[in-house]
This record gives sequence, structure tokens and C-alpha cells, in this order.
Amino acid sequence: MAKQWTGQEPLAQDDPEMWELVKEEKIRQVNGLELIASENFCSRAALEIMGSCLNNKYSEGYPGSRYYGGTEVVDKIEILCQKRALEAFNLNPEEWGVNVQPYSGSPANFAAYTSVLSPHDRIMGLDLPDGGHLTHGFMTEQKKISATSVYFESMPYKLNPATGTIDYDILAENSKLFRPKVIIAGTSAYSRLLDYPRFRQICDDVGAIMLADMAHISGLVAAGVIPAPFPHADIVTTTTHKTLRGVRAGLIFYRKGVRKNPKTGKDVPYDLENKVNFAVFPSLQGGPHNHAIAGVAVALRQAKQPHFRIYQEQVLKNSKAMAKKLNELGYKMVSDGTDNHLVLVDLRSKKLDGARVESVCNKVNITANKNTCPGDKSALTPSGLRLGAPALTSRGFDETDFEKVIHLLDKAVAIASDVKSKTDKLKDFKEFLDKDEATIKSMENLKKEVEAFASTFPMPGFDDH
Ligand code: DSN
Repeated sequence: MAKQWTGQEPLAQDDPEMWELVKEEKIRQVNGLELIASENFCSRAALEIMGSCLNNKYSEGYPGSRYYGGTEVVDKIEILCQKRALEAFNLNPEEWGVNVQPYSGSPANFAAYTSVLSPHDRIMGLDLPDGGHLTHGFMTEQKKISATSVYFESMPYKLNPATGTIDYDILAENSKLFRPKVIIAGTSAYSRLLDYPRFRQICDDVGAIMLADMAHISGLVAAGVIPAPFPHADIVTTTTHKTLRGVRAGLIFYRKGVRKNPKTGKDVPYDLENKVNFAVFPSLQGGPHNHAIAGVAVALRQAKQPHFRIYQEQVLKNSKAMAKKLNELGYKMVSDGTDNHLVLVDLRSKKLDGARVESVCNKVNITANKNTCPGDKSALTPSGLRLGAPALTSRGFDETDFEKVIHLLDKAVAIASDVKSKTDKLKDFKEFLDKDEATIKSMENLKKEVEAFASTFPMPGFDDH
């Protein structure tokens, strides 16, 4: 008689098909060069929490006020996560509170908006082609794309094409005409630091709430290696799995106490706490993901350790090393360099685009993403390639290793260039990559070189490496 299923069977036995796929992905990650700027390799400790019993618990509500029983332990976990979130960013609990329940960055942003905005209120965020995020109000001439442009009236601000940096003067001018209720200081593909005091000034001039989305840079901020938005912003959102290197989730920080009205000089009390908490639950989400909250707490504790600062310093050094090597090899970058964890390569000077280079990179196990550059018309064949240092730095790559990474990327670009000269549309280009024997051979050789290099580095969080 067949043995009964008990629920104790390991994955390899219970679902061998899925086990094989996870193994395949593990091999891809270990053997590849991960350059996606928003990705990272989470610690083993935080990953352990994601597979723990905390996954099983429902706990709608907040600590001390839940809609289910049995929440004594998850209450302690959520309170600990809140405490660590404030500590990680050196925030005084009298001045700042935090909601740790958002499932990720997009819901965190949506909840933050709905906490202070009514439908059709106005927002201004950096346009997506200029380095902003979808959730900062993205729409095209034809269509409102993000829910944040469907439910709110969105007017983007842009980069100055001459410098590749945010055009604060035009933002200031347009904000006086548009009168937004919220201005978002945040980016998804921008390699320079944000001028938070300038954002504050612009917000004050029009009476707007300043919302900083620090998702990409929150690890750098926690380590104190770049300026923090907290001294200037009213609300700060972040994901927890990018430079912060935790499990996938989101956080919303909100001001408490009072703020001086810059025009009248009078103290105005903040009323964000209840609004933000209500906007997350019950307005947007259901039960919090307690395993993710605990995993975030583990990562936030790590963010206070000396090794974390060393790591973030190395991320900055590696990003600069990438920019320097790219420059030496004749690549153009938006804003000509970097102050943070990423570079945005503008492939127009190589008569190429991000889509073609990304396709070749994928075949040789270099993972990067195509990205729009200022002035791009097509999101399908944008000119840019976004390259980030956080993930490989977590594997111990230093500046010399990043030079080698760019050298390997340059070989992929040479293949893309050759194939482009022999093909027409993107579809032909991709078909050629799959069919042309000489190209397949050069990609196989490059893949071997990439994998021989990448696989020698350690991989945090994995058992068998
Ligand atoms: N995918 C993340 C990014 O690249 O910014 C967030 O959506």
C-alpha cells in the first residue's frame, strides 16, 4: 500500500518537477553575472524566515488590535520589525512612525498616495523614460498605464537632456502651474543623488507633501554612505530587497509630531499615522505577510552591523569602477557617471539599443535590463542598459572584478553589434541569434567564460555552494 502523505515530505520528494526548476534557477544565479540594479542576494538567515511557520498565520489589523486570535507572537515580531526599521535609519520614534505591512514597493506607494490623496488629486513624479518608476504616475500620450495615473492626475517632471540630471528649475516652474498635492522624490533608473533640500523647497513653495521613494537606495541610506531623505520628507517609502538586501516587502515611514508651516511659521501637527495605517489595512491589503515582516526585521538588524557599511561602501566603489571602465571603452552614460549603485549606459553612441544587447546578454548568462534613456520613443527598443552593482558586491566582487564584468559585457555588445549589422528588425535580430551557427558558437564561448568566472564567487544564502 502506498505510504500516506504527511506534509513532512521534502520538496524534492513532494514535487520533483518544482524542485528541479528551483535547482535550475539556483545554477543560473550561481553561474551568472547579476547586474539588475534592483536585485540582490538575500542572506541565509532572512531566507530561512521565509520558509518558516510564520507563513501560516493570519493577523489582519495591527499589534494589539487584530481580527484573529493567536497573534501574540506575530505582534512581538511586527513591533520588533517597526523598532528595527526606525533604528536602521536613525529615526526618533517621537518624530517618525513606520508601517511594515506593505507587500512590496508598488502597494507601499499606492497606500502612501491614498493616505493623503483623494481620487483626481494631483501628483508629480519623475517620468519613467527619465528614470522614474511606474508607480510615480506613469502614462503615455495614448494611455494611462499605472493605476497612479488612472486614479490621480499626474504631471511628470523630467531630466535636463544636456546634463542627464533632474531639471529642478522646470519642476519648480511647472509645480507652480500644476499645484500638485504630492511631489515624489524617487527614482528607479537614475545614477545621481537627489537634491532633497531642493525638493523640500519646491514642495513648500506650492504647499505639497514631499514623498520620497528610496526603494533603490535604502541600503546606501541605512549605511549612511549617501544622504538620507528623512530630514526633508513627510513620507518615505521603500522596498526591502534591493540595496537593503532583505526579503521582498515594502515599508512606509511617516512623520509624527509637528512641522513648522514655512509661510506662517506656525506649528502644524502631522496627522499621517492613522491615515497611512488605514490606507495599508483595511483599505488596500488584507492579512500581513508575517514571514516577510520577520525576514525584513532580520535584514534591518544586519543593516546596523559594521559589515553592512563596508558592503555599501564597496557597492559605491564597484559602481564607479563600472563607470570608469565603460568610459575607457567608449560607452556613453546618462549623466556621464554615477554617485550610487547603478549606471545607465546609453547605447546610441554604439548604434545599438538596450533590447538587442539584453537579448545577447541573456544568452551568455549576464543579466541586465533594457531601460529607456531621455528622449526615447519606444519602450520596446529603448536605448539604455541599466547596470547595478549590489548583487555581485554581495558575492564579494571588488573593483577589479567589476572591470572584468564590463570587459565580458563589452564582448556581448560586440556580438550584438555584429548581428545588428546583418539583420533588420528586433524580431530578425532575435531569430538570427537562435539560428546563425557562428553567432551561436561565439555566444557559447562567451557564456563559458562568464560562467567560469562567476561560479568561483561565493553565493550568500545557498546550501550547496
Ligand atoms: N523592478 C524594480 C526596479 O527596477 O526599480 C521596481 O519595480
